[in-house]
Amino acid sequence: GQLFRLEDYRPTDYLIPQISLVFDLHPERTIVRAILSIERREGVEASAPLVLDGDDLNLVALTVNGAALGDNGYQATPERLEITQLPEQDRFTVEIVTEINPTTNRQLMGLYRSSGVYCTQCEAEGFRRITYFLDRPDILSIYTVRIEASEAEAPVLLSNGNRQETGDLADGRHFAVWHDPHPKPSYLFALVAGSLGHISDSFTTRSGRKVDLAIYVEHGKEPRALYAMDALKRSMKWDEEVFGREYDLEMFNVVAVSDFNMGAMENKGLNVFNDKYVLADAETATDADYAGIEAVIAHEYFHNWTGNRITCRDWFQLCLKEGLTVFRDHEFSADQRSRAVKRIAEVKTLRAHQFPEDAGPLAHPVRPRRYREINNFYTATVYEKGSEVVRMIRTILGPELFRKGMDLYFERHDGEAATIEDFVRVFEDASGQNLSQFALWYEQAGTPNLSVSYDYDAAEKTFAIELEQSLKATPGQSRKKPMHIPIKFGLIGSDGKEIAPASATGAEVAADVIHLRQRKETVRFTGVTERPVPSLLRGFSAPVTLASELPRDDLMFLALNDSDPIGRWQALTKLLTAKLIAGVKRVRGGKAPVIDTDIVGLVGEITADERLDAAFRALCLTLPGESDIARDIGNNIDPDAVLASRDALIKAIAGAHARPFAALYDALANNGTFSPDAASAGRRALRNSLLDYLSVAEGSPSRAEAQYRAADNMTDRAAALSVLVHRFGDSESAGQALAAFEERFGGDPLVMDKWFIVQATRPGAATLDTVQALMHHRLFSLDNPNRARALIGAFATANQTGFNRADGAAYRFFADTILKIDVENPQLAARLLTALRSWRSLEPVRRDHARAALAQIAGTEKLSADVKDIVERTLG
Ligand code: HT7
Ligand code: ZN
Repeated sequence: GQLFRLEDYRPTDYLIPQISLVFDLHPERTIVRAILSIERREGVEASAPLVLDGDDLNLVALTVNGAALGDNGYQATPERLEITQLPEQDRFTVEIVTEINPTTNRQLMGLYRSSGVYCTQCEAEGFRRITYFLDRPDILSIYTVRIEASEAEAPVLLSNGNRQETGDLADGRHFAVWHDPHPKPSYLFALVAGSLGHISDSFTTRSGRKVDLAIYVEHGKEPRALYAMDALKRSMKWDEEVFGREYDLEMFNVVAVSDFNMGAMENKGLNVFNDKYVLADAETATDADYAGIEAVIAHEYFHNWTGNRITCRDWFQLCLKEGLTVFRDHEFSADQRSRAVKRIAEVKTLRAHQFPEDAGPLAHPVRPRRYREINNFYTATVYEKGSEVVRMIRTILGPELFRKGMDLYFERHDGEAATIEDFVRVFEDASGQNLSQFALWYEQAGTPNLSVSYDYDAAEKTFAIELEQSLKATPGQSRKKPMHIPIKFGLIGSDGKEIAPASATGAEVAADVIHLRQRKETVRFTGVTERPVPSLLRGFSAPVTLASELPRDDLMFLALNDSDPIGRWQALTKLLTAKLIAGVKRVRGGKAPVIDTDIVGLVGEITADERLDAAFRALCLTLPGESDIARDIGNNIDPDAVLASRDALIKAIAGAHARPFAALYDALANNGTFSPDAASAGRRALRNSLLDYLSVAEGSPSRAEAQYRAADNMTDRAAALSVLVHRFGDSESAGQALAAFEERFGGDPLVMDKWFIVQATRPGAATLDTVQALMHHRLFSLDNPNRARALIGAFATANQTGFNRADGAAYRFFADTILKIDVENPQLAARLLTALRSWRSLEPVRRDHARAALAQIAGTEKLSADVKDIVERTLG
């Protein structure tokens, strides 16, 4: 693939202020007529050719200002249309007719069919698979779209904007015309046509405009869209209240489709969703599913301002819309649920997905400067770390100046295709602060490490914190500059109360934030009358790792006393991780892990503390996962030893607290009807975490079997099934539960994904056989992204011992499977392949097997550009 470089950005010679599209829909032969009004930019010669992007296109007809061109007036290939014979006038019209085949389009980019429904996906470069165009985000056009289709096949005809006209045509066909008054880039174009059911509602904006809302789903699934509708209305209200942003069209439509490469897509006025992020009811969705729907509905809706009204100048600026919109959806969910619990979940996700990306061969800056395949840059770094960067701006400026900066951003850049420089400048202008050092967060890849040491001088009553930041080399960046790291902190006295020091010298301290700017700095607090316990990085104020020389007793103290729940959780996680890593060492030395009564007691104490949120207690009770432990070990990893160490600690905790855990399990039993609210979900999370411990303590599947039978909601049912399959996989109870689940949900592929996942993630080498057998299940298809992710994705990313089998058999199977998927859907194949990104941190035997599997992929002829890019960077 071609290498694209940020510094090569050039504006186009031509603009396309308006486009009119006519779709004559047909399953195999759809005709697309595009009429582009073209404007030559000032100063551009009339001899400058108009070069339009295409991908797999078939040109049927072409005219300029209504006249056909001679053979040397243009050149067309499936990838490009170059028009050289152009009028002298600066404004003219180009009409292009293409023919495309939605049925054979299995890449799910451009116009394709999903269960008989026509739908489009244009981000990032899918529009060029529909018609020739300047398919880049800085070309903004006003769209008018006419859709014609068989009324029997496609009674519903949707596109962006407002519906202007509908009517009947001959031969059982009908049409609809849509007009979107807001100029938009081509990646936000969408069309949906098919036979779908829907629910409708309305929202009145704060200035009194009524917006018609509809969610389209497969017939019969309408009741399952009610939660998404509720989340949509809450999102609309929240964006008015918190960011002052109102919706700007007469209608807003959401469509759920069952074949989709990502979570959802923010097309203007017509969001298209993976059905996983729309459909939910108590019977079929877990609490995590509900939370995911709420977050994704909000995310796509929030893009209307951060992404659509203000879009990106080029794809290097992807985090401009994605990082900011993730930040906005995180804040929304925090306001709808428990803020602390939400924040801990975010930190867990960041550590689980973004930290390994930043530490491996695929590391890249939040704003990359190079790419070969843009689809491979929809990453945890761009999204999640991008959001953390926005959060740090708010921490540095404070909430008022942050809001002032956001207001300025909307005021200054509405209707534009903007850059990260534009974004940072609004906060500089709003606050008067210079953020040039801070902006390194967009440029430098890798997770900074903070190394911290402390010194208390009792005679002088001073407390010193010495901070040193370091950042390892990443691909293409060997030397790094020191960053501006905002560190929220507190000093805690022996009574558990905050100590307020008299003054601070050294690094800048403003309120509860230390601003580290040099490589190494010391903060000296005066008037500190007793040795405090420092709590650093409260609220996880910067996406860094923290190596602090805090004694164990201080961590125990923080885990119980920090007023910041994130601080408590971080201290507990540190203690548990250290214990688990020590256990791994012992297991590898042929010894049993040493059990530590302090820590076992601490976990019991937090679990029993009724003053704490149940969801928070559930988070504390859930030990760091195998991949968390592996990441913190860093190299020479033996996943079997990691599992053994983790299981030993679970067993110890379970054994020590079996009685109180059982009492709590009973006390938390659900009475009353199911509600997906955060408090109820928290109680279920805690109870289900207890179920796992109790089943281990009891050494029997009975409790899980009983819960499975009694469950009146999917959260409890899925949790019981997971304990049965993962802890007692060979038992009759596990087999019966799996059969019962299949019997009950076998008609619903989306729900059956849970059944595939639970089996694919059963620890141990034998799971490979199960996965291979499940590939032949009647509901399984490698073509459907949700199915492929449920079986292959879950196996590769959430089954450390199964996927990393010592004999390398799972890697070989994985490589073969990736190659099969790549033939149909390169984007999906490339994304799944990132599961191997941390292969270098494995112990040597596994590392060699993993390398061989990667080399097998790399050596295959006819790889897609997507997979080629990932495999080459992964091998380094
Ligand atoms: N902006 C959307 C990204 C997306 C996407 C990108 C590439 C290929 C397919 C895709 N589907 C959706 C989703 C979002 O971040 O909101
Ligand atoms: Zn997004």
